[in-house]
Amino acid sequence: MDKDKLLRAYSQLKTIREFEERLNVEIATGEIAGFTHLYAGQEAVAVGVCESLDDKDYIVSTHRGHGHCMAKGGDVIDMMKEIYGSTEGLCKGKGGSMHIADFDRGILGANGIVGGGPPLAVGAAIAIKQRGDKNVAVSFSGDGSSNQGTVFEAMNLAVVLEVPSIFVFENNGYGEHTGADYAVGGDLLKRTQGFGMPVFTADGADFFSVYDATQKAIAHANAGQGPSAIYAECPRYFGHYVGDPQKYRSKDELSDIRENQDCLKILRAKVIEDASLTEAELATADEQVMKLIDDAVTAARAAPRPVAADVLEDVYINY
Ligand SMILES: Cc1ncc(C[n+]2csc(CCOP(=O)(O)OP(=O)(O)O)c2C)c(N)n1
Ligand SMILES: [Mg+2]
Repeated sequence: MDKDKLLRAYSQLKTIREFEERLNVEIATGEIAGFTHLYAGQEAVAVGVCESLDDKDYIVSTHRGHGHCMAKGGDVIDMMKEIYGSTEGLCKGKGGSMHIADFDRGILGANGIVGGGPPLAVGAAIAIKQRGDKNVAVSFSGDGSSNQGTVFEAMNLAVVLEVPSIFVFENNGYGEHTGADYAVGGDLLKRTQGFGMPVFTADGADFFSVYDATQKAIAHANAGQGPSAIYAECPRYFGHYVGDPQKYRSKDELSDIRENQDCLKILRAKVIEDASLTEAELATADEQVMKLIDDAVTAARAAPRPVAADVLEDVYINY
């Protein structure tokens, strides 16, 4: 991987981390309405997958979707404005945290319906196949989502129709406040294989591992072999939603994942060890990210809010 690409990947990881850390603080001011689920800890999955995609590839995200959308090219300032509910936001403030979309970037939307994403991604994959394009449609799903019937149906249809979908499963150990070890029956990985597609396993705290798995999944789709899945275990740094007191997790668990499963630390250690990036280059990237996040919050606070009549616009669309 060349230097530019490595620096971009690092900056993306850092941008998502700082966006989420800052939101966790800003939400306490009461300026942001609605429910917010933070993606911090899982950044290597979004960035590792989206680094191999372009605007013609599709993603469908989840309720924990900020990271996927930023990794796929969603504008950071416009996303912050969206979360603040401004009319200048990516969806004019009508999507908010859980329904950000940007069709120009192939972002078919975050999704408040757990398990709602994979059927949409399979629809997009059918369109890709019909058009004869060499693109992929990626759905992100959590361990909790993996239990939904919609996800099973989507996987089955993708295998039957041999469409270029990639089902990414992010096992962050919890669905809301319930452990995946309790709520996921059997073995998520083997269950997915049972539908008749290959599953590429990745370390969800390691950008390079997810990147490699994604390359395999894309090669599989481009060879006309249909769908595949990526299975990644990754840590969830915050609670299920901002404000979750997390009484079901020990302090040791939280400090341990920050210490030993931090995708930023892991990437930094690798690129410094093999001398592909310097401490100075990483520090410059950090500074740029911190400024971008500051600018985004300042812009979002100042950006206009909707007026009552705006609620009647964008209700229907014309094809
Ligand atoms: C169809 C549906 N059922 C239940 C919910 C409530 N809900 C929101 S998030 C969530 C847990 C999802 O867990 P997981 O898929 O592991 O994603 P994570 O929150 O860990 O990212 C549930 C049950 C919902 N939004 N939609
Ligand atoms: Mg989960």
